[in-house]
Amino acid sequence: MRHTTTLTSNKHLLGWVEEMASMCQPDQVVWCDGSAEEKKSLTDYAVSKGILIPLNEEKHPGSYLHRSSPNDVARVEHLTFICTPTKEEAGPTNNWMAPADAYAKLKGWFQGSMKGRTMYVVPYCMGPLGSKHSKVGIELTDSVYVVLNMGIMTRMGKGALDMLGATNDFNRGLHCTGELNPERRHICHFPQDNTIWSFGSGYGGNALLGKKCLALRIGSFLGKSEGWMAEHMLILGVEDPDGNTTYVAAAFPSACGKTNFAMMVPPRRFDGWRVYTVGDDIAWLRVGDDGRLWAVNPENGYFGVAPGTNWKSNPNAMKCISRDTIFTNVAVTKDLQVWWEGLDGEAPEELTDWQGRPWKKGSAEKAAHPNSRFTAPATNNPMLSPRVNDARGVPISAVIFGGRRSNTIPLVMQSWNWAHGVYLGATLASETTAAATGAQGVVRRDPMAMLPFCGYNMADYWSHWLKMQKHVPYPPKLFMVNWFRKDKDGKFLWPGYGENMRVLKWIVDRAHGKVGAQETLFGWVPKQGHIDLSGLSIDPTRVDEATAIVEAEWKTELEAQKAHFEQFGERMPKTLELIRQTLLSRIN
Ligand code: OXD
Ligand code: MN
Repeated sequence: MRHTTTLTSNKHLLGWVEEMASMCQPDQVVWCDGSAEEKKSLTDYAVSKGILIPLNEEKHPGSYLHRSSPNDVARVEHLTFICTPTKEEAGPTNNWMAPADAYAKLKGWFQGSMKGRTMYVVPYCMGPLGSKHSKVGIELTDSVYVVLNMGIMTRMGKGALDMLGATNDFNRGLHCTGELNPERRHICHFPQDNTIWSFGSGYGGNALLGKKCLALRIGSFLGKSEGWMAEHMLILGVEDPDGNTTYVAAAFPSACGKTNFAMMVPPRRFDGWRVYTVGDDIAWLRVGDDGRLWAVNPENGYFGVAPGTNWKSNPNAMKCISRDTIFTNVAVTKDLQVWWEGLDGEAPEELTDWQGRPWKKGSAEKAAHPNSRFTAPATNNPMLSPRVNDARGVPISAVIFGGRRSNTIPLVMQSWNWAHGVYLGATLASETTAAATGAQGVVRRDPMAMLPFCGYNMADYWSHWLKMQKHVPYPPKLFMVNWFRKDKDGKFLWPGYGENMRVLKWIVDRAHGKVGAQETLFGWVPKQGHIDLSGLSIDPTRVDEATAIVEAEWKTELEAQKAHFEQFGERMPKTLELIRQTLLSRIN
């Protein structure tokens, strides 16, 4: 088997690569250094093989289209496993396999799986290079698409190897595209071994192992052992006209407008205000020397949902994808410009759809896949926070939990204290979307938006959240938001997008103790007039309706939460169930 230069003398790494290569039997092993020349030659190769299609060079410089297999377009939660020694450690919300069984089953699949192919060794770092809080991972993959995406999404290449030095402290990720047969597709996490094995999918969340697999599932496990938190949260900085910046982290389930919120452009009324993006998906939170909670974005790019992205919903994202972007499963025009449902303007008369088939305007089928994506470098973002590479991260003043709910949950609500905020996060629910396979539009509990991403028992994860309070003398204030509440005719009550700045302003002001609130049975909500509606043509009664607490709806909600908590049995933190009962007794 041919190796290109190995780039390292780390014997732990060399030994492991050798072992994996002798199992997968690739024709050659190529070590990736992350250089511009390497990117060019891998891109040329991908183009020559039809893996990437060059887009219109004038409109989309340096950008490419990738079409995945139609059976491989989203994360597959039912095929994602947490392989802890016991089932209880994984908990009732994760699929579990015994480590020995998972290794044995996947060894059978990996054996000889890279014959005739190349194994790329992809060193990468999650978090700023050189920071003691960052984590090094090595992904072995036979997919050049994965290598190129990892090059955008992480600090990939030699810098990560330099950070690793001679140590054994790296995540061992093994990925093989296989035959893309859903019957032979598994994403297995071995938290105790800091190892991820992924077989049979090339889709982002299943195959770019730094993102959901390492930064969230393995990360949350490491966080519990090491006293920090890995969260499915965007991080943004709000700068007021005096130049003071307040940092906020926010958890939303997939496809709830998280990237839009992270890149929000304040409306005209907020002249002089700016929102900076630190991250759009993942936050690693640690206690700083000053007793506050500090957040780092471990990623280096955006893997965003394309449909619905346009110059109104997210102008900064449009700028992010203006060059050097990989689009996956979008539609294209005749002259190779990208298109998706919800892009500005009318649909063109004719397109090539995400599967490469001719598409005509008015067709019942969508031209772009609803979970089509863009992979864009963070440095394309004109509002990228100047603090993204700061090893300490940014100090967080408010944490937000948001879901997509047509009823019950008010536009915004502040918790009374940390434990109540943890309860709000633990009971977070959202109506499902296309980001994961399965039925859409069903309300599912998605605690802290971590349901598919928590690498251990969710009840233990809540205990960890509750315990963190002791270690954070100056904690952020905790909030819940819902941009998606509807009126009785099914129309959204709140305009959303950039107008969410008005809600964010209330949150920031609350965090600094600068504005009042109304106490309700379930938390603090803004009083009439607290949310600045100037310059917005909206009937204020709609905002009242959006922030209203309807007791009958809450009764149903609180009762539904009972079964959610009960599934965790003895491991369930008593504090959270006690809060639920207390709230319910207030109605009864
Ligand atoms: C994502 C997701 O891709 O949450 O970020 O599904
Ligand atoms: Mn996400």
